[in-house]
Amino acid sequence: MSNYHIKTLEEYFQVYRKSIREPENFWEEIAEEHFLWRKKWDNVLSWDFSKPEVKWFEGAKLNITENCIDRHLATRGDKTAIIFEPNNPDEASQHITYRQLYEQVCRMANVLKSQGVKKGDRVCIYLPMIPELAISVLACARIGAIHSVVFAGFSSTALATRINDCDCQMVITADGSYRGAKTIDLKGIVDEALLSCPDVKNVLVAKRINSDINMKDERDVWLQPLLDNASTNCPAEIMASEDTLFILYTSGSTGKPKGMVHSTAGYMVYTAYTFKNIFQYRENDVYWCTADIGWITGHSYIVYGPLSNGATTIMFEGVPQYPDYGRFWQIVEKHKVNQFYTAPTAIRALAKQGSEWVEKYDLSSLKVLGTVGEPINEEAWHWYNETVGKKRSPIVDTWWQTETGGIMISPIPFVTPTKPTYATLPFIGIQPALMDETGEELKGNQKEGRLCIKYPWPSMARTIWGNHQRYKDTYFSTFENKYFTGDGALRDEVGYYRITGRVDDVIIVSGHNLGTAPIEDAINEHPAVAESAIVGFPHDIKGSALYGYVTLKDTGETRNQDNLKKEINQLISDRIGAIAKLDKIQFTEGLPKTRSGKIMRRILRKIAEKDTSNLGDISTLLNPEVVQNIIDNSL
Ligand code: 7RM
Repeated sequence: MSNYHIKTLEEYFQVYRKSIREPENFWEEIAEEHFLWRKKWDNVLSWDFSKPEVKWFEGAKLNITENCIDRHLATRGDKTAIIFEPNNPDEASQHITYRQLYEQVCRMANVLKSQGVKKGDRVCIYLPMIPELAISVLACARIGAIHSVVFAGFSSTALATRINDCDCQMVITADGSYRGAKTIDLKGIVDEALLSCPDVKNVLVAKRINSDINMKDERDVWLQPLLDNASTNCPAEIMASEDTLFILYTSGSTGKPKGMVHSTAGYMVYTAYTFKNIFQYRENDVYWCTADIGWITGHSYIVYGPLSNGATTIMFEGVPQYPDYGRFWQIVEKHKVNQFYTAPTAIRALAKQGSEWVEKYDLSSLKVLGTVGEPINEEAWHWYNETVGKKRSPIVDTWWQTETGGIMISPIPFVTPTKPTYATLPFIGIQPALMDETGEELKGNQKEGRLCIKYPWPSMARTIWGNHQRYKDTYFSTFENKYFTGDGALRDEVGYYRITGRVDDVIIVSGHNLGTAPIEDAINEHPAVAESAIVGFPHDIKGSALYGYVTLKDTGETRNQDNLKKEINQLISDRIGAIAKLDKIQFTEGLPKTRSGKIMRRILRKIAEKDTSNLGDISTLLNPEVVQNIIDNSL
């Protein structure tokens, strides 16, 4: 019997040891007992990080949608697979059962086929968080087409770059989308993008906001009538384990976005297994991840991981602040959410508004809270733990990347004792290493270095679309025979990991290596502070000095800024030491963020360095408008 569901710390250590000593036996048992295969593998794993090449379950045949849908029909046909919660709370939510999902995915798959999409073709999905998004993703997988979901908040230029990079022949979009009180003209953005995408032959358009849009003859087709006429039966394409399931773009520190390529079998096994354990999902639980399916978090932990476990997963179309700051908690109460997974940036934004919004709702259904995307600071961790979780629900701080496909370092709730700001222990099968600058591995506890992974895991990205050399250079060339994450981390006295942020965020002040996260934590402890970001700027004596951008809470009262600055530096001195005090503190209305909520320190660094000539493409930011303001008030 494999250990699919880990329930105690002893079991975790025992299974972890097995997964490291005999990785092939371990993953073979998990794969064998918990998934549906059309044909079993000949070989569990072959790998060579010098090429790099990694293959899991070679020789196996499967279709991931048979695992996510078909195999549940006998026992869970009437169970809700997806709960769609619309942007506007006055609009009814939809409960889609596994049987309905099966029929809708088959219809969509037949539509794709009728439009000429074949196995291996790339389909760009540019949709809001409506059921058609999950259905399109699964329909591609059903027929072996490669989906490339582009977050529907990206600009037409960003969309065009992604469409062209992997040569998509079709785009699936909607007339428009709702975002809080606003609507967005998605189809208009697609039209503009397609002016520079000559290879796109078809555009399927879902109706969401009933706006008056332009339909281009021969190219654009309304989706609904096609679905209505399509058959609810579409045999699954039989795929090889290493066939590409999807491409998902992630931004690099330089150059064009990288199309991370994920393959089928290993991705399925790892996302399913992590989902089950890290959220401790039980049969009748309702699970909610607030991410957008346009990010890896949505791919792995809204769609594939939950559905392959036969779970009920919520898709939320809206935003946390509409119609008011209680929206998340109102949804938790409404659907009796058991597992809630969100980003530190959302937690900080909600904490900034005060606890009243949370206290209005009954959150007693919550069992597990999760975070992902950024290091979570102490303040936010405690607020989440106390105000949302009432100290009853363990927080799983899950560290992972678009490239890793699934969660890599995380507590297992009720199993791993948590520690604020620590992602804690490696998940089953994951072998982390901390490296120093000279390329030596730092063994033993109480070490800090660059975070690498020493051994393949099933859901790792296999390449960058069209550029294997870049894949090798970015991830496998800094440290020999290891996957380099780009993050820094420390390992404490018991072996718990804390992610300190991207390594390029490390600032050397007078010869001391300072990570941004602990300094930001100290600043954020100040009761008036909502958020902060630290960057380095050149300094004659210290080499680099620290520049802090600080956003204050909306309390309505005005504070003396000089006093605030002194208090902030005092806090830093107390928590870290005088070495980490800030030379400059600028109060900001907001910090520039990516659409997935990560603070763009690169832009802040340029501003601190007084080099604003080339800030790069800021149009893909969540809030490009804050940038000019920060420049105008820079110190
Ligand atoms: C899942 C996702 C990846 C980068 C990663 C880190 C940062 C993500 C955490 C975190 C500290 C965490 N994919 N990151 N999770 N840092 N603690 N729990 O976010 O490709 O968009 O980003 O995000 O720097 O390298 S991603």
